[in-house]
Amino acid sequence: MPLDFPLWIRLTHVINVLFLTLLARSGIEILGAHPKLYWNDDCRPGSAWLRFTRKQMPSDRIWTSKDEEESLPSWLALPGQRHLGLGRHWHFATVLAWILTGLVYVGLLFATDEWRRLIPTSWSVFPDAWDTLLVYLHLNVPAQTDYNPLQQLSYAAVVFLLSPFMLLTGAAMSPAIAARLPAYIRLFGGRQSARSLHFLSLLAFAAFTVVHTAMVIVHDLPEGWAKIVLGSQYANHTRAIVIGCIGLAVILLINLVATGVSLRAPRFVQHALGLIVDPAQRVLTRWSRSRQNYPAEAISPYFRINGLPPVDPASTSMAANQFRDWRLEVCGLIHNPLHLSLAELRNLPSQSQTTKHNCIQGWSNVAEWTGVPVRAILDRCDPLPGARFAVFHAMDDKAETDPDLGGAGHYYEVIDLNLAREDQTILAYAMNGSPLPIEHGAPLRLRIETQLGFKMVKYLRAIELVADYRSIGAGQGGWREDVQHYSRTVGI
Ligand SMILES: Nc1nc2c(c(=O)[nH]1)N[C@H]1C(S)=C(S)[C@@H](COP(=O)(O)O)O[C@H]1N2
Ligand SMILES: [Mo]
Repeated sequence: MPLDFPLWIRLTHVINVLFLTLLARSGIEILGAHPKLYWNDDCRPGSAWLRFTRKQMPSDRIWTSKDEEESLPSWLALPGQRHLGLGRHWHFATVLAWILTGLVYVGLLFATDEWRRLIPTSWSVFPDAWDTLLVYLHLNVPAQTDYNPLQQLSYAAVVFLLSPFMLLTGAAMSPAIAARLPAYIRLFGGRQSARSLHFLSLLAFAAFTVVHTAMVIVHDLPEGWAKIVLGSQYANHTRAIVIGCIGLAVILLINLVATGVSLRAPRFVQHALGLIVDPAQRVLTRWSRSRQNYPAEAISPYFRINGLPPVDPASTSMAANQFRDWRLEVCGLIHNPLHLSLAELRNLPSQSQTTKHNCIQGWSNVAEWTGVPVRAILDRCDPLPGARFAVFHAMDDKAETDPDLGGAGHYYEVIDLNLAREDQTILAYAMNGSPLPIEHGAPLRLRIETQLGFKMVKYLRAIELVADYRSIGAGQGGWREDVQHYSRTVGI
């Protein structure tokens, strides 16, 4: 087979390079949100096998997973500077496009004869590849008219092994899949080892890219370049170099624009990429119901914290008094406003659930939670027909407890009433059989086991039923959506 490349191979090749740069950079942004990799699913502090941070967590005061986060430079991460919400948007939108490109490429590979380049048809490819390796190790370049066996094997491995493995380990990190098919996650040794394997696959991709580029240079730079850019080694080399460099410049430019727009107009990028990512997320999770039930042995010995307790005098004095003066206010579009004390809540029918908490930053922990189904509270307060959303207001003023994020106001999150009525949506006052510890949300916190961690408001003060959430805060449906550009669609 002549080594000429048809147009579709050349196009999918360059599009692939573009998407891989976006995927690698946004993936690094996500990794920066929890810059530690584990082989255990409990993410025990100190048990990371690899860390990308020098920060040591203090032992004399409480710290949160936000303290562990690293701000990465924007030339490396997309978009860098602690924009996890946007990094996730880029990663998920790009992976959809990457899968599409891959399907087109593999489809055409088999629709034409081109698969013969990549897929060895004889076992002799292994000994032949070994011989080729020896030639390289003697610092010679093997003579060839076609892909040599080593080349064939490595290209086939990248297309048919490494790329699918990247997708499979990516899927194994999805809390939505963990909640539906826990056995799938166990195939990879748990969510955290899937995360480690996903990172190692990135290194494999990077290593392949370096060697592949070096080989093209060593072998036949002008001819190889002319082949992959213009399709034939006999094409005009100058033209190939100019067009090829324009291609690389476009990839660079798209990266620059993606980064610049994300940093300058984060709300625009949150919404624009949300148009792709959020519906895809809904479709991909529709096939079965999320329901978690872990055995008691799975409970994590240490449960990370995110979001410090309120520090204002009114809240701290309530805490000092075991929350005897605290009331949960239920208000808004309802017939019966409620003011419930902790004792009253404890007297309502309760429910326990042992579930895995998934923080958007990347860590996860299992605990047992006990409390009152939100559904029971809704039945008691009797919502008006116009009520569509429940707003959970907290006591912690984030400007006081988390000033460096730059967000104003008290923590809050909004969910729609269907979500509020789900089986595993409860107001928890106990964790692992003991009263809820202050750092985990005392006196009362929301648990919505079908959502990512940030939706589960701690230090609850009030539940307000509303018709629309756009007039609340910055109008995005929650404090972290407002300030950190997280997606509102974080069903798991
Ligand atoms: N009031 C309040 N609730 C909050 C937060 C917060 O900052 N304030 N952080 C959220 C985030 S991002 C996570 S991951 C979980 C963490 O719960 P934990 O501290 O019990 O682990 O709480 C959520 N609820
Ligand atoms: Mo979180």
